[in-house]
Amino acid sequence: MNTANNPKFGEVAIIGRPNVGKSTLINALVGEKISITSAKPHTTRHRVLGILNQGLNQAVFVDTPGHERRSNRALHRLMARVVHHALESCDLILLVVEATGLTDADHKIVELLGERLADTIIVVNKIDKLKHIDTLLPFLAQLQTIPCAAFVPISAKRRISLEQLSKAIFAALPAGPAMFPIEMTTDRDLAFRAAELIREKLIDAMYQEVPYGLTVEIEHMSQNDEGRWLIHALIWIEKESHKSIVIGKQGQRLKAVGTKARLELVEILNASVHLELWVKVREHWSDSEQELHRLGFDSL
Ligand SMILES: Nc1nc2c(ncn2[C@@H]2O[C@H](COP(=O)(O)OP(=O)(O)OP(=O)(O)O)[C@@H](O)[C@H]2O)c(=O)[nH]1
Ligand SMILES: [Mg+2]
Repeated sequence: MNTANNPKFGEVAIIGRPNVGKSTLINALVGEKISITSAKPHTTRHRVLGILNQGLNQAVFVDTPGHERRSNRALHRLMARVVHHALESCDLILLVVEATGLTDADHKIVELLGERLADTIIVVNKIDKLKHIDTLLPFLAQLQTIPCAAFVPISAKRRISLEQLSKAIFAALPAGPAMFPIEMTTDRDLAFRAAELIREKLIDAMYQEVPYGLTVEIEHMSQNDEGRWLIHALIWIEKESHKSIVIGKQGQRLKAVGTKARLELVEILNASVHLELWVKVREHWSDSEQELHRLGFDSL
């Protein structure tokens, strides 16, 4: 632990291929759901900050979209820019991989990091999925050949060894004063969190069928005199034919999504919530820089 005169501060980028558990990890470290998660790859599209205070020490985690070379759509280019920007500006990198071993995609990221491996902690996630923990040993031996700062096996979902990880993180951060108020846990506002939460429930409800160009925009969000929140959300899709998938038979799917999202919003806002969801079509929004900007996507 640091003395009061020598606090630590730094930005920590969380990177890794899609679906390895980056967002689950940022939520577990911060102790609050600040970034949505799902069993489907490419869930995170934005840069999301999560702030962890330990005494006077402060770590600012940056959740990033899964790193992958994919199609050339504007949305993918923007997601890749988010990862590169996070790498440029951070003091420390958490490279998340799965405990079952490195894939080609993981190796590509290790290559991309190059000299920055010295500032990288490899987080070996999902150890709870291993039938025999001994199977981890050859993998850890393999990681020893990578010139990284440290590697820490954990389970973000089951909260195993998170303390060891946060110790390793704070040990690696430079000295400096905290930059964010101690009560702040994320940089994102309530509208962003509401939109993301609705998107999470949509992904869960549709899983295999989820149309690629699906996004959520909060058109209106306000609190009335009785403290009740009124939220109007637009669900954007790219094709008219996707409407029936989102809405479901007799509107059942959309209704279930609305109920689940509303219940979680009640918890976050600690107030009653009236939520209205509207499905709308805007063709090719995910390949238009202008539309992305309008929908609140940014590359930083
Ligand atoms: N068993 C197990 N599952 C985990 C663990 N951590 C994450 N998961 C699951 O892995 C899936 C992906 O988790 P996310 O946190 O959304 O992964 P991500 O890396 O942020 O994914 P993208 O944003 O799409 O790049 C979800 O179903 C999580 O519940 C873990 O420690 N153990
Ligand atoms: Mg994510």
